[in-house]
Amino acid sequence: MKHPKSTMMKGFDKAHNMVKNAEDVKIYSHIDCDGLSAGAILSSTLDELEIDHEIEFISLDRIEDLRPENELTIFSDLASGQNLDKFTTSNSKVLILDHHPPLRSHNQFNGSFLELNPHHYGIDGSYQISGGGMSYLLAKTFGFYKLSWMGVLSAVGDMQDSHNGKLQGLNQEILQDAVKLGLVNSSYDLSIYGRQTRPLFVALSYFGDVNLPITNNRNECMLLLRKLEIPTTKDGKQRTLYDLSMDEKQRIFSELVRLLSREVPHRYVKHIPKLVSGDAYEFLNEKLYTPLRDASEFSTAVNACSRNKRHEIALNVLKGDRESALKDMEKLARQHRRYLAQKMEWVREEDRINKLDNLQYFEGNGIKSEVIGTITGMLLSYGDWRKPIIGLTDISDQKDGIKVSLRCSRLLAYDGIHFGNMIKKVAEKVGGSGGGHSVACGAYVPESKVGDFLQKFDTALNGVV
Ligand SMILES: [Mn+2]
Repeated sequence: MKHPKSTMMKGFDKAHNMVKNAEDVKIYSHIDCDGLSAGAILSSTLDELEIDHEIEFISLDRIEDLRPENELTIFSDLASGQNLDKFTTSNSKVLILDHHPPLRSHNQFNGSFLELNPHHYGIDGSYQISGGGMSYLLAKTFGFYKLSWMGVLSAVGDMQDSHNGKLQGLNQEILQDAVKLGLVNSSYDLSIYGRQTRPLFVALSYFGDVNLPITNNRNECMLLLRKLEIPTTKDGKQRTLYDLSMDEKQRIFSELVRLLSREVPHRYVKHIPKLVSGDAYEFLNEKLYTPLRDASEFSTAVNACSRNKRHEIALNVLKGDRESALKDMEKLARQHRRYLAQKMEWVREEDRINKLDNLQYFEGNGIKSEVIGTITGMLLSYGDWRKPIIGLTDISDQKDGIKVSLRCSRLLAYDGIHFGNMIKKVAEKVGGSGGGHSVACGAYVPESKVGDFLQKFDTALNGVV
């Protein structure tokens, strides 16, 4: 293929025609922020085209049970890695817009089955385009540039900017569509979570990739800000990262680099700037100081809906509801935070984090499997940042097995370790399955094999971390 990208664009022209002529459409999309955004982009597109459709958000393990029931079925942010025999052999039309590594090779379009996946065109779907991005490229063929901001959100939700601190490739082009319309502002910033909503000293205290004196210590954060002569309030109100001048941000940046350089082994030092800075994306039509204004915070809010199985709330907010759906989302986010805090407290009160040679783990008896990853990530800052941390919990519905979630400092990933690939291999060795990102991934493991899994993983990490 000479012009991989332009060939993919021709594929979108075919997808355009499939959608344009459809009268009865079903969308299946993935349950994470990317999948929800992808679903919202497709649903908005079909709304604009006045095409009847239904949308359902599903987990990967449900795909094989699905049957074609509609004239056109669209899969977004999933299905490339799953068996779709029931669909490939039926007359019902199928369109797949996915970015995960594909099982099937590039298909010759026969008029009814079209799989569009960047990997087929030499484009890396792990950081150059998300599921929402693929959905936006379809929307764009109809001229719906105004949906581009969701393409940005989906990429951030999928951590596609974590490679070198900014969106790249097709993601960057989607971002530029959004910037041109004045929907998104992109700027180089400190990469500290809570830009819009967290008081500065609180946001700083969550810095947890490497344990610093300020980590989980608000007093130390206050002292640090005083030392840097950065006021924490203005007109009686707490300042957020968003309120800081460039000069103030620069001072925090230098101080964090200094603190981190003292803390990390030499081989990590070159990665420190990436740990504390990167591009931030601001949604200009959203209210200031709300989670929707910042792409990272928005993605957390969407995930809170998803993890509580209230996909419709996120979908409605994404599609523009800033009244009842937004209220529901805020309420859910509060409940979600409370639940996380309680469970964190539970793990920490008896120091339930166990240490092996190369990794640490805890058993989250009863912690909902949907949030075990979030809690594992939060606990990283209380453990030893040099070792990945693994959370284990029962799977809430169906299957008998244990859900395993792994989180680690981004420094380990910058150093070249891809835990997603690693966990996949180890899980398969004990009869489970797994995968994911380099710093955030997971697996399902048979209950009787958990000890074996931990031991094999620990051994596999010898000399690696
Ligand atoms: Mn995705």
